[in-house]
Amino acid sequence: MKPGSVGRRAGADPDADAPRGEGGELHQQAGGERPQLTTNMGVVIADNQNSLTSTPRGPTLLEDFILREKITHFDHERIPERIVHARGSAAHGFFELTKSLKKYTRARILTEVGERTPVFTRISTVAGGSGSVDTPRDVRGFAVKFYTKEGNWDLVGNNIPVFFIQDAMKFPDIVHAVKMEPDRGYPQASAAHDTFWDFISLTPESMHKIMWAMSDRAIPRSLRFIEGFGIHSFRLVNEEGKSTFVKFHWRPKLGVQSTLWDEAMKLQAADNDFHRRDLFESIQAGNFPEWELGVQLFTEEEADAFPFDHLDPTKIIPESLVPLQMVGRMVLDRWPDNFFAETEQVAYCPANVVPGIDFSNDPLLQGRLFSYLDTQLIRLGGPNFHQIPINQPKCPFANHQRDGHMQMQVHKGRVNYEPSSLQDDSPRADMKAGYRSFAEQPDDGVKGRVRPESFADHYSQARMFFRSLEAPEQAHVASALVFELSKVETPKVRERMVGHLINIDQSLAQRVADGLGLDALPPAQKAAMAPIDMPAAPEVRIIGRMRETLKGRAVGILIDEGSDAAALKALVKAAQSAGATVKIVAPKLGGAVLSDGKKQPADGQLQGTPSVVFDAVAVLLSEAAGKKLAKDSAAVDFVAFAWAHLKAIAHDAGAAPLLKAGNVGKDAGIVDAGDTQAYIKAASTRQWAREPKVRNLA
Ligand code: HDE
Repeated sequence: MKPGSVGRRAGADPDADAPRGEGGELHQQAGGERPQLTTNMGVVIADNQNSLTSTPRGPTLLEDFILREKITHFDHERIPERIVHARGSAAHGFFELTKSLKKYTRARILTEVGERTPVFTRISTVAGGSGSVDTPRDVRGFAVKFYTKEGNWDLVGNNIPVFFIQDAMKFPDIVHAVKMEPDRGYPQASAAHDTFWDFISLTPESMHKIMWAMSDRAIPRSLRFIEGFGIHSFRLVNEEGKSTFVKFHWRPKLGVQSTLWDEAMKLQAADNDFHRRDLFESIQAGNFPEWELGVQLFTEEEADAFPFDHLDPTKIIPESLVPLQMVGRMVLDRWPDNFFAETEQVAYCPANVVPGIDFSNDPLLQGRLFSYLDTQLIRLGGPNFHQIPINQPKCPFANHQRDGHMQMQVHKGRVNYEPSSLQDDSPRADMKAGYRSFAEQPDDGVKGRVRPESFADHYSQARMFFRSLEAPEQAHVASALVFELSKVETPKVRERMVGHLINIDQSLAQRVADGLGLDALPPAQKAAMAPIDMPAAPEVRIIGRMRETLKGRAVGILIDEGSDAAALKALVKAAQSAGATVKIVAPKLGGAVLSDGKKQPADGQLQGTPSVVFDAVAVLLSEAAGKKLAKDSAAVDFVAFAWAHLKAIAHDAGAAPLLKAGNVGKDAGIVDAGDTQAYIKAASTRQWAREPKVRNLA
């Protein structure tokens, strides 16, 4: 078009059948189904493709209120991400009580068997930013908002039952230490760097948590396979005002399952959203993630007899001391409609409790009671964030708090104070139904900044944890320590850490020292209190408690032109009946023509669907395809990594050259594709016995 000429602008034809956006139903086109596109003021927009310019090739006019409104809103689309737990995924669901705790609490959610309470549960990593990967070695946040009839109760926990520090005063320090280093801006979502280990090696109270964080607990297979823990002791308070201490636990119905470290690292490249996708897809498929709620209940007198202080959040209460009772279940059955409105804007707070649930004096919990509300004020922009739909209680709520940024309620009447006599419907406190704090008798200490003597044992439970693990799990802890400390550039930090390990377990220290290539063991770190030997706690293991099942797991079957149609059908049927999700992988997404002449579409293209995303694989190939794929690195990696990651592999004769190229050996997990029964058995677990053949662990 010539300069200055008048005519049609480049860009999409506004009259064409192009998407016009979803939203308000106020402006229905006469006779049309689709709503009209409008500005936020409700003015119908005629052209959503072109800015208003002085001439077709001239400058854009400031007058273009439609452009300015659209861009301004876009510029403000992000809110500050959470300083910790920025990366998370969430779902709606319900909680159902199966056993009444009426003897211990007046909280209706824990007394009414069979009553369903809506929940919104967000599971997160801690260290990475909101766009970081799902599978780093990290603790997982496990936050549940119960919308009870008596107000919102938030149980904001982790997938590991202890924490790094004993006092809230240290939280900003540990978070600064683990996040990317401030001068260089890396590493993202990883504890494997100097500042983290510098802090940890100077903080002996963190040793128990470090054992958990270096274990396979910190590299979960999916969010459906993790446990959850409230960590702190809380109180249950009954109608008579009597208090019982409680620890909350979530147990996944599918059991606990983790990845291997090598697998987790490869997953970071294969699928950034591995856990989010799994949660989304399982809910879409109707395989609703489910957890049981367990409680450990104990009295003050019982607590006094424990060989540790239960107010110290670096300690668990072994189940041999206080058994776990299952009292309810949580099912997540609905993905959020909008990620930002719900998952991003949800505001959890451990101070959100209901009558009958109260706090303990755990100094970490006490600090948290302040922090969460405070952080929402900056993150969500003001004091009315409780009015955002995801944060609103589902029971009535009314008080005299007024105005403020983004006030959504239109309060009526003259009375916004209490006491008052001008308005009969003005809300009043209710002594009987209302929240009453437990009348605790303070102990006779003096005011001061003092760490209790009873918090001084930093190593006994770390030792108990390590010694309770099965041999492969112990090897993973040792190897994880070697991996992490090998990323630490400062020798004295590495040595200081090994000095702590000596206090935990001499053999562990030796293995890590060997793995790091230290010439000799450094001196042990001075312990504030000599560790004691505690009985083994089998509940901390994963091996043995992992369910042998294909439920919640995925099987990937690699096919190509001419693959055996009958064998494929039989394998798919067997895996699906055992509860697995089955995906077909092929060199082309369009699939391949099978031996019966029919085309089988693929769910994933080989290059982009490596075996790390599956729990077990199968390879069904014609003789020609087997030879061809033996020269294809993606196919070779597919089988080589399945072997290295201790997965079951079913194969037919045609796949033999590919297995050979991938150096796949022989064991109980390498199964003839015709023997579906043997394959399902092998696929329902990991081949732990194979590990020494494929990896030199510390
Ligand atoms: Fe948190 N933590 N935390 N934390 N935490 C936050 O609150 C804090 C701690 C946990 O999915 C923040 O809304 C302090 C222990 C979860 O939105 C912040 C201390 C446990 C989530 C905060 C702790 C947790 C958070 C950041 C030490 C396990 C994510 C954003 C005293 C029992 C919730 C936000 C979600 C989030 C503070 C320690 C769990 C800054 C000061 C221990 C699951 O307020």
